[in-house]
This record gives sequence, structure tokens and C-alpha cells, in this order.
Amino acid sequence: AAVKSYAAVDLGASSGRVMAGRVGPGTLELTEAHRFPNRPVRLPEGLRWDMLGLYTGVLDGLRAAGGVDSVGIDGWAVDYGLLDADGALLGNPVHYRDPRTEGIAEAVRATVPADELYAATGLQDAPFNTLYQLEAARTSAQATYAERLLLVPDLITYWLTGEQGTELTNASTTGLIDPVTRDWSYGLARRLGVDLSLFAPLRQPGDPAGVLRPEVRELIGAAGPVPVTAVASHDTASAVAAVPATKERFAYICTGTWSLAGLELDAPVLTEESRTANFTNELGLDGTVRYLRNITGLWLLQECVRAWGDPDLGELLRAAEGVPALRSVVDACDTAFLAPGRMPERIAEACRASGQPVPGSPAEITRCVLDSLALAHRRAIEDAQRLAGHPVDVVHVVGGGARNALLCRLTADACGLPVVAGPAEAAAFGNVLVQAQAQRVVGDRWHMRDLLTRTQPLTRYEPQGDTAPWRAAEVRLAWR
Ligand code: ADP
Ligand code: LRH
Repeated sequence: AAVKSYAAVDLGASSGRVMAGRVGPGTLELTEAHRFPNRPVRLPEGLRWDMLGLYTGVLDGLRAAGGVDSVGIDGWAVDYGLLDADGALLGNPVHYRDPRTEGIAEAVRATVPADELYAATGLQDAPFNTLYQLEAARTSAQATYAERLLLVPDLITYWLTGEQGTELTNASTTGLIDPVTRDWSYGLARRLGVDLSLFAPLRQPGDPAGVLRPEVRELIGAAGPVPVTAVASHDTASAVAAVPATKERFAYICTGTWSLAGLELDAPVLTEESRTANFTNELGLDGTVRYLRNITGLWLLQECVRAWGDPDLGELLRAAEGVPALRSVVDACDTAFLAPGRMPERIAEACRASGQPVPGSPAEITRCVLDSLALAHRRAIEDAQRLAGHPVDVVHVVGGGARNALLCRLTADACGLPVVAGPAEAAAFGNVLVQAQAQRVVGDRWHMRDLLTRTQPLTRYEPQGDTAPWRAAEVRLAWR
């Protein structure tokens, strides 16, 4: 059979990229056609995404990717654009780090208690869940005129094709999907007064999502019709689909702006213990559940690097390697780190408040961040195994953090498990592979993973030393 070409649009919170992929029997190649920064914009009304800038980056990328057999779009979760009755975007989509949702979860829980919310949706209690964003904006002018809500990847798909849909894996981050039926949680929506007709019909990964509009084809120089395929449009769902696991006893950590650490399961875990441990049950490819915890992730480092005027990351990581391990750690799941700004100071303050040495230099703060992330990875992987009754013997690290050797090594040591790192562009691989699956070029996710394992360079880190210092660090954070 022939090798086919695909374009994967992958919108991360720190950068967007269009990757060109080639897939065939025994063939899997991915090259970067175009990468563009994703810079949030601070307006008088709050923190917003530059959606038109991102769309322009997508078009530039599709032009650079050249002729393809299909296009797929994935991106970060929870955020959305509202359209008016003419299908025009109402304002700039709000950034999930905008403070508008402060106190909203508490208000919603007064109508539907937290345990009932979890039973209905299996979703972690994050302040930015779409459900809370909708509640925060209930009386806004935009809400008055909104006829349609499109999640970010679905909005890009709409602009490219003129067709509207709500892709399921990303819909599962809204707080309005039932992880058992994999359909809307109709009862919950009714109780909370959410009008589900705002959402376009659900699409499954692999469903057709239209063809590029003639104007788009002209802009990117495409000769014939180009189909768009609904992929696992939540970037984390695409990344998990492309975890190069060879057996079922694996955990994964998708490390980019966030660290999403957990397991692939065939059914959600909806216990009270799971809820209080703040594990989420998001939906994945082939009927799977992504059972994971959100850890603040490399955002901590990104914000420090920004505050320090963008020093070279490689040099910073080398300097951090020379700093003694585990001098001070912070709770990398604390929502206190959600908002942008003053990150080195906030990290130092957290160390002081917990009676630990206060890191000062960029090298010391970077070391504190990486130790803290590894510690949070350890805790999430341990908790997930216990809560799901699903032991693992390997941890796969994918996403941009797979390029950070120190982070991978610390994660292996902290977990006391081997870490297999790569691919760094897992979300784009998952995106391309679901398009290939839709065109019957590859089979189910295990076939995809087999192809990844055979074609992509992966790095293995064996755990060193014992985990006693990590357990001691957990005590310092009062986790034990
Ligand atoms: P997102 O999709 O959330 O925008 P990525 O998966 O692209 O994030 O990961 C971005 C992060 O990956 C950066 O913040 C950086 O910490 C890390 N990273 C990227 N390249 C490298 C590298 N060469 N060495 C170490 N870390 C890297
Ligand atoms: C990672 C991600 C994550 C969500 C967050 C809002 O890019 O999609 O899975 O929780 O962004």
C-alpha cells in the first residue's frame, strides 16, 4: 500500500505548530512545517488568546506542509469561542488562566455538590473547566448573543471548513460529558441551566470534519479537495494515543506547559477517594479513559525563564544539574501557580512558607522546579496505580519535557521505575496517526504504538538510588 501524507495542526499553550507526517506500512515520519509562538494578550477586560494570530499561523503552516491527503487539528482543552447567529466570533476567546473563574466552582457546588458533579462527569475540580467558565460569563454581553460554542480546535476546524462539530475527547474536559455513556450529561446540564444546544453535534475521533473551504485552498496553494479529519482533538488525548507503549502495564506523563500524569483505562474510576485525590477521567481513543492528574508542569519554568529575560534553556538546565538535589520543593499541583507573573518570587515564597531553604539563583530555582515536578510525577503515578488498582512497570514521558534529560532522570529516580522518553511531538504523532487510522492506513492504537516503537528514537532512563529522599520530600510538603 502507498505512503500517505497528513498535516497535523497542534496548538499548545506555549506554541502552535503544523507538522507534516508520512504514514505507510512500516513508515512513520514527522517533520516540522511551521512553528509559531502562542502569546496570550492582556487586554483591559482580561487575559485573551490571539485566535486570529493562531489561525494565520495555521494557514502559513498548511501552505508550508504542501499537498496532503488530510488535515487534523488538536489543541489545548477547555477553552472556546462563542459565535453569533451569523457564525461570527464574538470577541477573543478567554484564556483559562484568566481570573474570571475565581470562586465560581464554590458557587456551582452550591447547586450540585462536588460528589454529584464527580459522579456525573468524573472530571477533576479545576477552576478553568468549561462549565465554570460558562457560569462565570453567564450574564456577559457575549453570552446574550451567543448561538454556538466551539472548543478551540473545533473553532479552527470551522474556520478551515465552514462545518461545525464538537469533538468528544476535548468535550470530555468541559465538565458536561458523562464518561460512562460518553455522551452529554443531560441531567447535570439541566440542573445547572446550561443550554446544550450551544454545542454543535458530537464527533468521534476519525470522523470526517468537512473539506478545506475554496478560499483556504487558494491561500495555502492546494490543488484539489483536501478533507479535514476529526482527530483526538484534545492535545493530551492525541499525545496519549501516541505513547509508544509495548504492553498494557504503563503509565504516561505528557509534559509540556502542563504535566498530565496517569493511566490509560477502559473504564472511569469514580470513587470518592479518586475525587478527593483530584484525578480526572477524560476520554481517549478507541473507547479508553485517560485517568490522570493535572500537574502545573513546565509552566513553572516557562514563567521563570520569561521573568529572567529568556536565558538559554540548555545552559540553565546544565547549571541546575550542579545544584544539590531536593534542597527545597514546592507543591506543583497547587493552583496558586496557575496565574502568570512573578514566578521566581512566588516559588521562593512557597519555599520560605514551608520552612525550607529559599532558592535564589536561576540555577537553584530551576532545580527546585524540576525536583518539584519529579516529586509530583511520583505522587500522581503512585496514586493512580492505587486508585485504579492498575500497577505499572514503566513510565512513558512524552511532550516537550521528553527533551529535558534532567527532568526525565529525576522522574525515573522519584518513581523508582524506568522512564522511556519520547516522542517530544507526541500530540502531533497522535493527530497524524488518527487521520491514518480513518483512512485505514493503520489499525487500532496498539498498531499505532507498534509503528511508533519501531520508527522513533526513544531514550530509556533506569532509576538510580533508592526513593527514600523522595519520600522525605513528600513529608516536607505534608503529603504523607
Ligand atoms: P505545549 O504543547 O504545552 O506548548 P510543549 O510540549 O511544546 O508544550 O513543551 C514545551 C516545553 O518543552 C518548554 O517549555 C520546555 O521546557 C521544554 N523543551 C522544549 N525543548 C526543549 C529542549 N531542547 N530541552 C529541554 N526542554 C525543552
Ligand atoms: C494541555 C491541556 C491539558 C488541560 C490544559 C488546560 O495542553 O490540554 O490537558 O488540562 O491544557
